[in-house]
Amino acid sequence: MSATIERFTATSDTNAVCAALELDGAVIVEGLLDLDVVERVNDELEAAIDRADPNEALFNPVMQAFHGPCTKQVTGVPGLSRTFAVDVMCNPMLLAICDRILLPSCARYQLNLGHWLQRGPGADEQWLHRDEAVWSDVPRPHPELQLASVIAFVDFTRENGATRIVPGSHRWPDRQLSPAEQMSGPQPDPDQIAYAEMPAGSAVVYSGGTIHGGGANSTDIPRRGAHLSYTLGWLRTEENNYLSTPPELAATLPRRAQEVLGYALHDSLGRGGGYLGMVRMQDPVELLARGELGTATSGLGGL
Ligand SMILES: O=C(O)CCC(=O)C(=O)O
Ligand SMILES: [Fe+2]
Repeated sequence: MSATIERFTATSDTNAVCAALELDGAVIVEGLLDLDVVERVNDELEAAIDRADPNEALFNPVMQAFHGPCTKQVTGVPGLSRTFAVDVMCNPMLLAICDRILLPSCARYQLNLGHWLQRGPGADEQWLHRDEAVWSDVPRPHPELQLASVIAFVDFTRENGATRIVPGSHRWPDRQLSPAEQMSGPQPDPDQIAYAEMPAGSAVVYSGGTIHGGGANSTDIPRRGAHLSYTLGWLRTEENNYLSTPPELAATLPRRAQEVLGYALHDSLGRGGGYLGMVRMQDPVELLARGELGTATSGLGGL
């Protein structure tokens, strides 16, 4: 018997979804995306996925080992697919969950990364991990740093690599240890692992402290998934989203997408803090609106 994850739909009450997320560390939201959104994202990314080489040398071989062989990665997805930026990254249910989980600890949350993970035939199980381990310097215990999801762009089955999740592991005492110490801490038993089997357009949403990993793919169907996560607006993001979706491109997106991408000022003046993310002492999202960002207005050394 494997563990299970509570299931909701896109019209479920956010309070109930968040209550289950807080209790179990993970929920499945079936039908989060309309199938037409799934289709458009698949189409808009087709060329980038075709070009992706699962064996491309990365700056650190650990990054390759982490995802395992046969996995095509496409990063900076909001900069490649407008539908992803607008209808996936700004999905109302995901943002409502972020409001509840992240907003208590920041003035504004932001995209952490939008990463396509296509676990191809032959892919092995990914290492089980906690996503929040990337911020190993933040002292523990700490507030929720991240809200993560893996969204299915084909039906996810146990056989084709559905994400594996350990419900309740966000409450394990070892979460308070450093990431290095956690490696030698308690490891999940096979019957503590749930498989996020779900139809295309659904998502498994989980906390930064929940142990999880991609599954092995023993089928001949590439498992198309998007790892989409959000983090506190004052924390360094995994992907440099300003470079992946530069101002020229961001200017073509709706304001809400620009804000989530991190272009909006993090204004914590009312919380006893200050401003983060200014450009020319202005809010970059306002500069975008006025067409004053993304166009070269000054050169170096008077050029
Ligand atoms: O691909 C998956 O199912 C999980 C990916 C993941 O956990 C990660 O990249 O951090
Ligand atoms: Fe992960």
